[in-house]
Amino acid sequence: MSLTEKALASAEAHSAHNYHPLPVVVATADGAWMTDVEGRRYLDLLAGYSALNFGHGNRRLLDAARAQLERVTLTSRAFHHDRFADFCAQLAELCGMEAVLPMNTGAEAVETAVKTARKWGYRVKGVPDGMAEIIVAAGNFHGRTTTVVSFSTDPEARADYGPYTPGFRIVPYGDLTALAGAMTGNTVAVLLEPIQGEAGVLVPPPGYLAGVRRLTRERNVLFVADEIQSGLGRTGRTFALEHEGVVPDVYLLGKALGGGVVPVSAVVSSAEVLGVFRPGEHGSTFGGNPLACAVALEVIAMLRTGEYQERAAELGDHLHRELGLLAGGDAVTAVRGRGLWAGIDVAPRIGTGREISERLMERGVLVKDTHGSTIRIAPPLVITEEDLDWGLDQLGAVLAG
Ligand code: IF1
Repeated sequence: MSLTEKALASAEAHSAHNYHPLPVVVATADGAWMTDVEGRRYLDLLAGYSALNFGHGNRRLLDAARAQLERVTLTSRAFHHDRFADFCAQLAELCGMEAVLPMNTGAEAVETAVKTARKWGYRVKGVPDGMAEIIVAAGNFHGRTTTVVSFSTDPEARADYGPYTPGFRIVPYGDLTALAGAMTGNTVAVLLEPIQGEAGVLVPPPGYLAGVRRLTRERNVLFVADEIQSGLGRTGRTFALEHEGVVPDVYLLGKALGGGVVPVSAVVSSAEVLGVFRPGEHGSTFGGNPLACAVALEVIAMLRTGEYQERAAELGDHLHRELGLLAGGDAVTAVRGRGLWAGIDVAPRIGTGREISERLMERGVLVKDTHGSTIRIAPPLVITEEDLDWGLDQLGAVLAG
C-alpha cells in the first residue's frame, strides 16, 4: 500500500464521511504549490476557498503568528489583551466602519449578524417582539449551523436538519422586484453574497447591488453583505461591493482574515448597529483571541497597501481573457466571475465537475467542482502569471479530452 492509499483507507475507516475529498494527501505547501506524501507537487487553484488568499506559508503571516505564539495565545474575553483594540480599530478602518465583533468561523459571523439584525430590529427599528424577518437569496451559501441551513435552498446542505429556524424569506438572486415585494414593516435585514460562491461564482446583474442598497435604505432595513469569500482582495478590490460603489450597513468577513493560519471572522458595522449588544448577550471563547488578532492585524496591514487587490485585478483580467478563449470552443458553456475568481460550466459530455477535477489532479492541478459540471478557480493571490498559465494549459488539455 502506498502512503496515499494508507492515509485514504484510514480516513475512510475513522472519519465521518461528510466530505468526498480528491484522493490527494497533502504534506507540505508553499505559496501556490502543495506537495503530497509521495512528493508529488500540485498547483493550488482553490486556496482553501479563499482562506489562503496570501498563499501557503506566507512569511509575514507566519512571522506574526510565531511572534505571538511566544507572547500570549489566549486570554478569553474575560480579560483585555494588548492586540484586541488594535485589531478592532484597524479592521473597522479598513472597512470604513466604526465597530467590530470578532468571532471565529464564517458561520458564526453569519449567526452573529442574524442576532445583531434581530436585536437592532426590536430595539432600534421598533419591530414587534418575535416578528423580525430577514430576506436572503435563493442559491445562497452562508454556512452550516442549524439556523443558517434553515434558509438554504440546497437540499444537500439542509435536508434532515429540521425543525428549522423561522424568520427568513427567500427571494431569487438578482431580482430587485422580488426583493421589494418581499419587504414588510418587519423586515430587519437583507443578507446577501455580493457574488454567490457555492452557486457557481454567480455575479448578479449590473445595478442589482446598488438597487439593494437603495431599497434597504428607503425601507430602514440593514444591508448585510456576506463578504466572507468575496472579500479581502479576491475580486481585485478589498470588497466585491466596491465594484458597484456600494457600502453596506454590515460586512461579514472570515476566511482570508485568518491568513490561512487560524480561523478569524468578524461582523463589522456602525457603532449604532453593534451598539445593540450588552455584556453577556453574545460571545465566544476564542473570538478575538491574541493569536487570531495578531495574524489578522498582519492581514489588514497587507491589504492596506492595496498591492494584493491590484494583483488580483491584473491577474484576474488575464485569467478571464484566457478563460474567454477556452469558452470559444464547445467544451465550455459559460464562464463567470470577477478578479482571481471564476466559475466555469463545462459541457456535460466532457465529464462531471468531479471527473474534470480528478483529471486535473492527475496533471498536477487542484480545483474543486460545485453543482454538476461547474468547476471554480480561486488561486492564491500570490500565484505567478507563469504558474497560472501552466494551470490553465492543463485545464485546456483536460477540456480537449
Ligand atoms: C465547506 C461552498 C465555498 C461562504 C460564505 C459563509 C461561509 C462560507 C459566502 C461559512 C463558507 C465554504 C465552506 C466549505 C465550502 C465553502 C464553499 F462551496 F460551500 F460554498 F467556499 F464556496 N459565507 N464556504 O462561502 O464559513 O463557517 O465555513 O467558515 O466545506 O463547508 P465557515
